[in-house]
This record gives sequence, C-alpha cells and structure tokens, in this order.
Amino acid sequence: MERTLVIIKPEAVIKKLAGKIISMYEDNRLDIIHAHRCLPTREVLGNHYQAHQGREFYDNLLDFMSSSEVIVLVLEGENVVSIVREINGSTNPLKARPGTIRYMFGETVQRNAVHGSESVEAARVEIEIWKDLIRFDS
Ligand code: IDP
Ligand code: MG
Repeated sequence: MERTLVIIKPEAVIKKLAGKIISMYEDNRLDIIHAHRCLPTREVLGNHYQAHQGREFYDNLLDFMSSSEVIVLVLEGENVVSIVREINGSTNPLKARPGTIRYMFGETVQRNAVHGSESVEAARVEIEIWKDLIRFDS
C-alpha cells in the first residue's frame, strides 16, 4: 500500500486549521497511520528540502518551517501520493483550484498550509528523514 508524508505547516497549526485539513484527507478515504506534532530541526528540514538548496527562497523557507511547531502525518492508501497532491492544490495558493487546501487556507507561496510528497520514491525518502523526529517506526 502506498504511503505519503504530509506536513501541516506552522501558520496552519497556529490558526488551528489542523482538524479541518485532516478531515479533508479522511473525507477522501485516506488513512492517517501516524500523526506527530513537533518543532522541526534545521537538520531534518535541510534534508527534507535538499532539492531546493541554493534557491533564493531556501533560507527563508527553513526559517519559516522551524519557527513554530508543525503536525506531520503519514497517510496510507491506494494512489495516496497523487491524491494528496490533488487535495493540497498548487504550490501557489493564488493558482490553486477552488476546494483545495491551499486555495482555502494558503496565504502565500511559502505559507501554503501543507506539504505533500511529490512521488512514491520521494515519500519513502521523506518518511526515512522524519521518522526519528516523529517517532514513526513501522
Ligand atoms: P510543493 O510544496 O508544492 O511540492 P516545491 O516547489 O517543492 O512545492 O517547494 C517546496 C516549498 O518551498 C513550497 O511548498 C513553498 O513553501 C516553498 N516555495 C517554493 N517556491 C517558492 C518561492 O518561489 N518563494 C517562496 N517559497 C517557495
Ligand atoms: Mg515539493
């Protein structure tokens, strides 16, 4: 069964949107097999956003993502990686389809409420990166 990693980003946790966000995944019949609230370390974030190292927004992104606690989810289901990306919507909330999480709750390209893995392989790598911090062991 496919798995993916979701991060409910700091601003969405502060605004108490986690319940609404989690409901959207459950309404799409996806299983939340793990959930953990934590303050991300820069080490984990550096690994997680490795592909973006050197981009102009990278340092600011790490500052933002380590500024306050996030809620990390592991979701499981058939085609869960692409289904979650659909539910999340486009990176830029202004371009996201109505009804998506980022359309409803995203503020800016950076503060876009959620992260979802881009592929099955990316999900596997990301779960490995986060597993100690989020105490996920299966
Ligand atoms: P994704 O989250 O939709 O997969 P990516 O391009 O992988 O988007 O970028 C990772 C994260 O980096 C985004 O969710 C967003 O928070 C941030 N980001 C991406 N592009 C920009 C940008 O141009 N300015 C500021 N932040 C950005
Ligand atoms: Mg991405």
